[in-house]
Amino acid sequence: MAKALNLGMIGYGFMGRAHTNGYKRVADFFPDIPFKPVLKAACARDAEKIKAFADQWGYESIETDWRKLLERKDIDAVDICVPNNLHKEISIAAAKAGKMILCEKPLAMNVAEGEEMCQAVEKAKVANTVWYNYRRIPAVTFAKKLIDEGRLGRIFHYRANFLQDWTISAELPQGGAGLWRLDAAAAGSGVTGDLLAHCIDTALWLNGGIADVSAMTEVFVKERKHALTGKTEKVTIDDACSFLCHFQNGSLGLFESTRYARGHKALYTFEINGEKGSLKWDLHDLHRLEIFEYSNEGATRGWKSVHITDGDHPYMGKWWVPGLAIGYEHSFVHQVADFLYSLGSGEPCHPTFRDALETQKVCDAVISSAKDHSWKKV
Ligand code: 4PW
Repeated sequence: MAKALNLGMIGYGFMGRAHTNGYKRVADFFPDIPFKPVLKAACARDAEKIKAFADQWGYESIETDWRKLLERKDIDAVDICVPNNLHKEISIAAAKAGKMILCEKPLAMNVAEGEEMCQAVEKAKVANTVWYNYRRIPAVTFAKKLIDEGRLGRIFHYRANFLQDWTISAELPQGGAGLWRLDAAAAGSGVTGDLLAHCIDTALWLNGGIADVSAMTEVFVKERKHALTGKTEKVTIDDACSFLCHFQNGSLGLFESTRYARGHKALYTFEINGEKGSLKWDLHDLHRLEIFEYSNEGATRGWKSVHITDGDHPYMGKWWVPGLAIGYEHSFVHQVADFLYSLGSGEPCHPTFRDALETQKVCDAVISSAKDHSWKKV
């Protein structure tokens, strides 16, 4: 019989919904989890909005001050789904209050903040994880298995893109609800922390550490009206970012992200080329893993397009019958399941805060390299 895990959700935006969906679905599809999430409280400053969110998603109560939430004895774990500039303060206070923490990505505004957060959770010995959800898309998890089995051999190249187009209009304001991602004071960085951080997390997981980077960033719309001040203000986030890197295993990396790729809404792709084979993946066709293996000799040697939906593919045995698809939202269900299993086993749930700090180090090096146009060690 699963024990209750009482959750306090801080925030109610896009990620608040994605994570809550994970908590609600997990026990139905992962009946062997040792803990079952209970939606105890949802918290945000705006009482009306958080009440509406709590009613819609089934939270038992609301709070309008996260400090009050942390004081509550009936809360075991908090989920931090607020803008990046609040991650540090809430995480450190939550760790001191002995709460487990599930924190939205990126971990922090910068490495210094992230380091403090790591120390806080490690000192308090509280379970912690960061929501880099793309690791838990079955085809991506399966790619990890193939790489770890040595099926690609020595890796030469790692290429990743995350392309969007939602900020092309100069009329779009920055700041405030839904638009804080455009405001450096709330987000820390632009596409680097918001989109490339996902690509970097996956890359570190699949291909190991990054040694150094050389980056360029661009701000295409230089000024935008600020939704909070009402004034037109300079835009200081990066609208686009590309970088080259050396991985510690000797392979070369090429990463690109932008919110100005007209026609692309959320195109996350990666390709990995090794001595024995290559892999390709595309979020728009998320079950498909394209695999080339040089050992497949003969005239039909070529790329295979494998649909990762069999019962023995990662996570898929928990869902429908082979061949039937799941989607983006299931990556969050998987992360919740893995977090709950980790509580049962006592093992960390990766990426932990400490793992996510490695991604933060790459992001900081990328931003710093773009500033002075030089290679930076990570
Ligand atoms: O974390 C990212 C978001 O901020 C997401 O994975 C995709 O890009 C969807 O929205 C943004």
